[in-house]
Amino acid sequence: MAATTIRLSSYFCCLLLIVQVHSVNRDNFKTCDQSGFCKRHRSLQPGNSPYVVLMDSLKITPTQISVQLLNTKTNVRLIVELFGLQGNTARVKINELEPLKPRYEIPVGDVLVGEPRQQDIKVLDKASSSITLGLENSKIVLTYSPFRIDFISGEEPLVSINAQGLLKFEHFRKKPEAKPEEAAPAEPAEGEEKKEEEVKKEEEGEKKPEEAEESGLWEETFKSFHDPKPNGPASVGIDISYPGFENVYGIPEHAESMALKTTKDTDPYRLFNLDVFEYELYNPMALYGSVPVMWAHNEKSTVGIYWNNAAETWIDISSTTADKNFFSKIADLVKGNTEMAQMDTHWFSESGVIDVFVMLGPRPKDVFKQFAALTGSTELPPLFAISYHQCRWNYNDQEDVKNVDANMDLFDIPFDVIWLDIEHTDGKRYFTWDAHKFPASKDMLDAEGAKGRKMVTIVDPHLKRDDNYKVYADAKSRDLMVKGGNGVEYEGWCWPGSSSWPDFINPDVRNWWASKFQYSEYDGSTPDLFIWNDMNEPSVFNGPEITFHKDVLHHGGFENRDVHNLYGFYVQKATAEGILMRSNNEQRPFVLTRAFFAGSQRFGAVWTGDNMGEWSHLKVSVPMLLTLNLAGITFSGADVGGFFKNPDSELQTRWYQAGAFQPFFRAHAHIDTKRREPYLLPEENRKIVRDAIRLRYTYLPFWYTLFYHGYRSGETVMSPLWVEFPEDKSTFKMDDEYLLGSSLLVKPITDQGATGTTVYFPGRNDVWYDIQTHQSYAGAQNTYINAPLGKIPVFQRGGSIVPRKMRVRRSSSLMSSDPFTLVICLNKQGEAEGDLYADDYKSFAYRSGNYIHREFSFKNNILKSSNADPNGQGSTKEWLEKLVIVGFPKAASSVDMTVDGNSQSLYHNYDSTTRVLTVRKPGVNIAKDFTITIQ
Ligand code: NBV
Repeated sequence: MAATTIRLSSYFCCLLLIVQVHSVNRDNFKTCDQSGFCKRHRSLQPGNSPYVVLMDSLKITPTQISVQLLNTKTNVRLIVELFGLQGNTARVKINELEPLKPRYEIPVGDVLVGEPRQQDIKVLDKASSSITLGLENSKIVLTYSPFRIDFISGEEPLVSINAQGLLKFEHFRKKPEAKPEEAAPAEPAEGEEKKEEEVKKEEEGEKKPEEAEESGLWEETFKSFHDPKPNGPASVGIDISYPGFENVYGIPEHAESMALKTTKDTDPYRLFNLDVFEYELYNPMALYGSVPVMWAHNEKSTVGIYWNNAAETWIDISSTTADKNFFSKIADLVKGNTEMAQMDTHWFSESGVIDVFVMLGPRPKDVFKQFAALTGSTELPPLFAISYHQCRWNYNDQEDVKNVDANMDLFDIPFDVIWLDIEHTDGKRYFTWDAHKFPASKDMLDAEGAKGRKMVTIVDPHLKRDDNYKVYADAKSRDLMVKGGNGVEYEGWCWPGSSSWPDFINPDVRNWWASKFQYSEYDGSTPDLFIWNDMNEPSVFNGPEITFHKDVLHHGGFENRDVHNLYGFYVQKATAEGILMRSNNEQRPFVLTRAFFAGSQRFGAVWTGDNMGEWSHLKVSVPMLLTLNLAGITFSGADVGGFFKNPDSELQTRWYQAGAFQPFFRAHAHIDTKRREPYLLPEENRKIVRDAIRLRYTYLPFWYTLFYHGYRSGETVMSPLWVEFPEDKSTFKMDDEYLLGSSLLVKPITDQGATGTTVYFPGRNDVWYDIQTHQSYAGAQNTYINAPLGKIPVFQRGGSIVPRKMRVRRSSSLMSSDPFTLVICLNKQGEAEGDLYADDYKSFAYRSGNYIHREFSFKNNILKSSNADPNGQGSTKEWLEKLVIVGFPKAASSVDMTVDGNSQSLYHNYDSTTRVLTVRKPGVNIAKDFTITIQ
């Protein structure tokens, strides 16, 4: 890998620091071996559980059962609560019965959108060894000894909790007094009995400090960083298996394939939000965000779990075979001798409680709905946000912005948003402008606004410790910053030099932050300005693993250790609330974030951080975005072109082609890269890139409808093929092609020099049409597709109707009244269906019925448009300009449209080589009911 030079400008007092980097500096980040709790959990052996169920404690209510567990080694009791939830979901919570102080639980309403709605669970059977409960179509079996919980649907076991007995719950205990003369017993390995008096002494806090330190219980050191761990060991972990499954997915963010790998020969997958400079591909290292959700999928079922814990978490994965003996006992199942595959996973977090939601599907779209019922769906973005974004670190000044804007117009390349990175500020003081470079930001914003365009500025969460910086001074005077372990305002290094961080865990701090986006507070901002939150893991240049010290103190006395993975989530949440508030809750906000957690989809978009301008990074963007989609974060994208390095024009071209068919479409580049706005490409590439961006604009009505569906249902926008073809085993590991909704199949070219690719067309009865040539391809086979540089392999599914707008203008808002074209691709029966959602594309008026949702069906050569949703009462100027009917067998003799009882003939023509019938100028307002009959 060629060396890359990065300049950390203005970092360390204007010193130009040149760093030669080849790839990630692994030394900066902990391995499992360097993390005490990871080592402790990983070394547990199956079948050695010290926990027994205390039968007398069993309590049953209509929606919940609870029972106590005793740790026979420590005599500490846990309480297990099992809840039935609406939507074929269950929840298993395990906490200490009597913790010394409350353990951190994420406040309801933040990640979970509300208190999950409970559902009756019926006791089906109460035996001496187990209790069987019924929840909707599923059964839950709680076995007492050894303690485990199994979830079964029909005759299929789906999920087992603690089947291996890896439950480990480190109870809060008193910090031992330093009594060096007294010997204290070391923590025995699991399975090894502790003597009663040892347990007693330990309960009383008597432990030899040196030995405790050795096992990483009471303090830990990583490089030069000392973690005093004032609360001692507090980690929690348990195993979760998926009998009958060979593939598991999810747990972003890792630069990894979509189907997760076993971790036998690597570290576990790590979830700990970190700023990983020049991240490596295909390994389990943590990245910027964490969504602890995992799906298992096979031909029959899709199930999954959400691990509701914000602390550092590791997940081991292995594949094995299911314990048929056990399952045949509890559910009369597993017939014959064939082995049943099983995926075993082992989850452990540094603190908090065990809070597992089990989502029982049974189909892919059911689990997405179940997860959305818990953590929310992606908010409907404003249209500009799903259009093309032009970004760079940095557009230098107003003149530069003006030139980029003018050149994009000159070369006929549409864009909606131009972005300003950290250099636009007055010395990295966010919410300010560099007065020399941006003396008249409002004029600049207005000039963009006049073309229907927007701007985004970066607002990072670190505040320069400068008493003359009003945001910092205000936060300081109100005492809003996170504190170090010593209780004093935490100080660390970031872009502005010495910095402090508002405590976003505190709701009052979030309200304060939100108020900073008021026009009166954020000087030079206008309604056309939106926000980008970077460095919100948070990134702390001189902190351990480039982030906060673990003992940093937050609201409620909790440590960063407890809440770490939520910090960035709350930064984006507070920012989105600020943008919402400044418009009196009328306009939809747009906020891009780098760090995220489960539920971040409610506050805006996510991007995959600092990738590289290399082919391998273009390739990995597809599985990374698929995984984000599976985790609910559907509005996501990767820096087009790659952030670091100088991609050649072929790579840039292929990246634009891929990005044009990914949900968040933004080009971005590092400050030290060569300028690479699309119009700077050589002519051939420039034309191709322009066409790709314009193609995106023609599909905006389709994207918008797709996001509307996602908002309503929690479904993925960019989906693995198995979401639509759940029984097709050949798709289970496929992560180089994907679907947009159920209608478009995309196989981006991600190899240098490639002039074609083999596309798998799913669906035994399906037919797919090339969106450019209209050539058809039969389903359930691999076909080689020529794809010279100008070609994007994208195919529309026979049987679908896709709305487009073919009059591309400079920005999406200039197209908002333009007419639609319906592309009707016929299936083998000569039928198709689809829909279109439209509203004002920017406000919340749709929530009071101001939208239209049309349903189209093509059958017996009649296209019918009807209202898909009686709640949609909106009107629009948009009208229907054209029908393109693909796969139509013959020329038509007449085409007639009927609206409001009146008929009129329409102009049409047929291309017999491509089998496309085009119907021109129906001219009907798209909100109207109509039929178009072809004879
Ligand atoms: O703000 C500068 C960059 C930004 O362009 C990038 O997109 C972020 O991911 N930022 C990281 C900080 C510096 C990275 C080397």
